[in-house]
Amino acid sequence: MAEAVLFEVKDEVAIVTLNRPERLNALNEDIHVGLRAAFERIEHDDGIRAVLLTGAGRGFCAGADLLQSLVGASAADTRDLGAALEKDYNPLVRRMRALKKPIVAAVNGVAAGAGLNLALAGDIVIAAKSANFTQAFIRIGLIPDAGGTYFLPRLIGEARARALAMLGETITAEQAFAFGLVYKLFDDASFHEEALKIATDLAKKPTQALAAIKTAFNASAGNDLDAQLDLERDLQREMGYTPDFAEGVAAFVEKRPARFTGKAR
Ligand code: T3D
Repeated sequence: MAEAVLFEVKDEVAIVTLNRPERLNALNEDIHVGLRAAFERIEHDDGIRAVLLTGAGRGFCAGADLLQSLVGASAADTRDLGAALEKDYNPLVRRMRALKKPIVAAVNGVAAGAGLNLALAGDIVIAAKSANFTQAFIRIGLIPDAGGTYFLPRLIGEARARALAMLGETITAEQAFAFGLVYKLFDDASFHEEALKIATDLAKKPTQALAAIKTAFNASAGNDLDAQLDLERDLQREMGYTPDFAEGVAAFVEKRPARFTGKAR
């Protein structure tokens, strides 16, 4: 049986590919196990400095596997869906947000339900022009999970967020781009190459500063200006002691490209 999550490291980029194309990469236990293993490795391997998360085939991810995880649910067969969130989805989203390396979510095709929200947990979300997006949850009587009710209003504003969550409509990549849900769109033919280019570029940047940017933005939503200014001061203090800061300034002065190592002090 093919592995549910493919893992490859190329030029310091971990390429993580959801690999159940016949189910549009719907999330089942095998995928969750594969993602846990992938992020475990990414967290501890200093040779990995950026992540590219994408899907095999024509889908990015169709959310929870309705045929395996949720099939049979009825009035007589209700279940504790909170348990699945607690065990699999919430730790994954927390892990992605806390990861001290940047994640490019490359939405190569349809992104639905938790599959879409998983992409939003990435740092830079890009999409192929043929991709489409739906907060499909309402169609089966659920609410957006995997961080959907947190990410959506912050990214696209409350009016659009509520409408997408309540109507469960499918929007095109162009609409998602216009809403501010994704950063850039690329032609399907060159999508993987363009996505890899962005991730490879990130892998060459000052990794400690990228991690600090994540920390700052993660905190921003819950902080007032005073607290955020204090946090920026603390993080910038740390950055001032990194070799990459010294290298960046030296490269500027010497009018040459910087060679960042991503190392801490
Ligand atoms: O306990 C917990 O896990 C709680 C957590 C819940 C989190 C959630 O994500 S809930 C939301 C779950 N996702 C959905 O409701 C989306 C269901 N899928 C769709 O609505 C549509 O498939 C799409 C809009 C995503 C794509 O439509 P389309 O027309 O491009 O493709 P399709 O023909 O519907 O799907 C292609 C195949 O993938 C098809 O299989 P078949 O008939 O060719 O053998 C279809 O059954 C399968 N597939 C698509 N989505 C899922 C799926 N199989 C299992 N689970 C899916 N989510």
